[in-house]
Amino acid sequence: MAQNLKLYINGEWVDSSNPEMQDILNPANQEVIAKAPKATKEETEEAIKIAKSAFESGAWSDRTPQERAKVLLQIAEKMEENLDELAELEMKNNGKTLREAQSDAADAANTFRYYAGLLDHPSGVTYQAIEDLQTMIVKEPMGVAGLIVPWNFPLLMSVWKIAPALAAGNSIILKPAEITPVTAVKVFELIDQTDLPKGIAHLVMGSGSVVGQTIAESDDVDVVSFTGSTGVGRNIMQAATGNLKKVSLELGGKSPNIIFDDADLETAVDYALFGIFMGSGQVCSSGSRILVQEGIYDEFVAKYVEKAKGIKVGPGNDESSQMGAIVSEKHMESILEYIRIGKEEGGNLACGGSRIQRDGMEKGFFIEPTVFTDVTSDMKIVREEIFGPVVAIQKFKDEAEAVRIANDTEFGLAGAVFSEDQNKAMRVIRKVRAGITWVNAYHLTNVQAPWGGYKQSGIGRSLGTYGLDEYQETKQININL
Ligand code: TAP
Repeated sequence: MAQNLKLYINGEWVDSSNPEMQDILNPANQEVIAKAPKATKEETEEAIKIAKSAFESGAWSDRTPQERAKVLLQIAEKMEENLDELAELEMKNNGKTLREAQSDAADAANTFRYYAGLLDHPSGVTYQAIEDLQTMIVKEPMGVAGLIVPWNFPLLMSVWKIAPALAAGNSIILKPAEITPVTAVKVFELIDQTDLPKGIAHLVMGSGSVVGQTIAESDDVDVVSFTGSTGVGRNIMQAATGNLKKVSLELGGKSPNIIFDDADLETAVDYALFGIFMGSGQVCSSGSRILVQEGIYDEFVAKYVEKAKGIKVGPGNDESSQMGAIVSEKHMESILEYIRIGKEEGGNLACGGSRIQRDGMEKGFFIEPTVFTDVTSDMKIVREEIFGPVVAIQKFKDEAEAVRIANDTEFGLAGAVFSEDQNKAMRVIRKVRAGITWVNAYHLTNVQAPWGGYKQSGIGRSLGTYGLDEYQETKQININL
């Protein structure tokens, strides 16, 4: 029997008054692994009300940074004791490989450690403004933080928001994606075992249009932090206008990966594969557009396609799998539709393009690593975010053209340059209009570095000190000496 999940409100595990439950599937085989509640608008409002009054009580917000750090470290320790289970649950619910899920679980625990560490460093500024006036700049928590996360990194995206929001002294309401709530439940079970005061952290599962919308509209929510699609991000901004709450958005991307003639070919090919096929391409920062200079275009494409064909797709629990499942049937269909459109609009399908239903993948949602070559900037598969294992390779002549094509997009999340000429690489990467960039690498990052996008890829930054800022107010205190 699949476990019935519960909402976590005011420090208690409770059923929703809505009897309808959502089947939570393992996308590798469609096994029902849990049933999740679909909270109502009233239940979401109740959680927000409790979070607000817990914030105002000062039980958490008035604690010293060191006291808050102690609780964050307790959460980190609990997570570290349960890394295997967290990884296993993430793999089963999202469909990613166990290796990827293990890496996410370790990064999640580390995120709590990082923010605990940050709290141990005194921050703020003080200076003598004019002769008799001493000014202090201090940071304060905002109040209630609404945290809305997607399905592609259910654990890591939750923790990227929970850790800084709690570190700053806020109360939180977490809304996981409807189809991937399982690891969020585990995180709240662990939080429940720590000294975090009752009423500070709430987990409300349910649909975006009910739970998410209620959070975004509520006058009692002071900051909403959202990761997901650009379309929903736009809705959230509109919904937030009622009380002009602070909005932080991490949205989609269509990131360029620029490979110059003088790049180390093996390095460029391997990172360009990793750049799109990690997480089956369901990664906001994926390098889904590869731009290759004409001198090495044919050689690059030949090597790339050969290696892409060799990627072993399979269930996450098979150690030999290098690429896992697509998160849901609906999303798989949307990716297959893009592949159909790509062929129709004249892209050359160099490999992949189909669902895989053999070798133990009969019931799962698996798609072959798919490579389109000889694409042009006007094609839909080049302009729109597919969010799957589909990459488009395009040719360019020179530096100026590479930059022009790279920036010819409404997005600005990530980008990379491959060249052995460090000066050229730096010159070009500085011109790429994106928040997360690499030279001779892809996807490597760390908890200290700010994560977020330019243009329609979002507003604000996660992680690092920047991530803490998203959940803080800044106050000036002027002292008449
Ligand atoms: P969305 O459909 O945007 O969903 C994201 C979250 O928002 C889910 O929890 C969803 O709930 C909720 N939601 C849906 N409608 C809402 C509404 N009207 N008000 C408030 N919340 C609402 O995206 P997705 O399909 O989960 O994820 C894929 C997209 O997210 C891709 O475009 C990808 O690029 C982007 N993404 C970006 C990043 C970063 S870091 N930039 C990271 C991951 C994903 P339900 O699904 O439960 O209904």
